[in-house]
Amino acid sequence: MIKVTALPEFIIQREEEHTELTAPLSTLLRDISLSAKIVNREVNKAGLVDILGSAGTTNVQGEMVQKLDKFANERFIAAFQTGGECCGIASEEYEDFLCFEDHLGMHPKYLVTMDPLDGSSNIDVNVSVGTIFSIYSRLSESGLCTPEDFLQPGTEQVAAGYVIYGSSTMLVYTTGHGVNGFTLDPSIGEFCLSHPDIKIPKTGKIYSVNQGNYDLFEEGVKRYIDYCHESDPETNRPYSHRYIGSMVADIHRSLIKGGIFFYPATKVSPRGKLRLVYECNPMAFIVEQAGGRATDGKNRIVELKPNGLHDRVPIFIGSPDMVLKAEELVQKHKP
Ligand code: AHM
Ligand code: MG
Repeated sequence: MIKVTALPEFIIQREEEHTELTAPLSTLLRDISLSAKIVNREVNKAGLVDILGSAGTTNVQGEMVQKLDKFANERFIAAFQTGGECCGIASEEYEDFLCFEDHLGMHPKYLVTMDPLDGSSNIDVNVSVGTIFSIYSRLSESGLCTPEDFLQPGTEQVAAGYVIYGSSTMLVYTTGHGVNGFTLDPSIGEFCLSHPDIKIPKTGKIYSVNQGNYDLFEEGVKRYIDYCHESDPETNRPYSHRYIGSMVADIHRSLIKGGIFFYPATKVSPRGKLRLVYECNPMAFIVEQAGGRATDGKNRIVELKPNGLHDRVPIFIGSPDMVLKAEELVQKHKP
């Protein structure tokens, strides 16, 4: 008989193995997984808009139908607010961070940064989307949390993860002791350990970038893309190009199969598009924990000090050998 390990059981085992993991952190992770199941249910219904009503309309129960990114945001926030383990949250959906009252007197020491539904423009066409999160310990002693609590470099993350709502729904997370992936079994409603101790291949055959921006990239990035196109059987080139346009899905594929995903600076967006605090840092922590690499073309993503919650950063992330090659060409052809 195959032993199935469900996420709550796995989290308890982890706590016993790594005593620095605390019960509140485990509770937070369980809150996230529960909210993810609810978001998953709604994402799966997205194709039924003609029957259930589209965002902004009223459904048959007379309820206002929400956009899914707003729904996901509210769902996660409600879980953190009532759980009592989290003192505040920064979300892609809000300009500023949100502090929670310590209504249960639990003196919560953790805070969460998150993108509740990344790639949500893909939902209408049935393409994978994702939730991305990081958990930090607060720096302030007590009372309301402060901007400094949220502007810590990624090296301070105590946990990070993502949920991919795709052909199946998966939750992948790290607490700094490797990366584990859980697939939602809808028949029992549990995330079950399906990808233990994920290790990213050292190199791969797939590069992932919005190549429509080619003309807008700096010289080094163009040279790397040209390198990916060249024929060289020894290094398995030309590489294949895959771009979903949903960061979680593109990076998840790289994590499992090997590959590189990059969203570099362009002439019109000199800092790239993706956000350091709640998109790049969590993905970088996960990929590094799996043996991969994540940089802005030079510096480790997780060592960058954010100045604002919504700072953007160029990112090169994935199999270490591929990221190193991209960095080499970017640095060599620096303007
Ligand atoms: P979003 O936070 O508005 O959803 O944007 C982030 C998404 C990423 O998932 C993806 O990698 C990127 O935008 C794609 O951008 P582009 O369409 O410019 O290639
Ligand atoms: Mg996003």
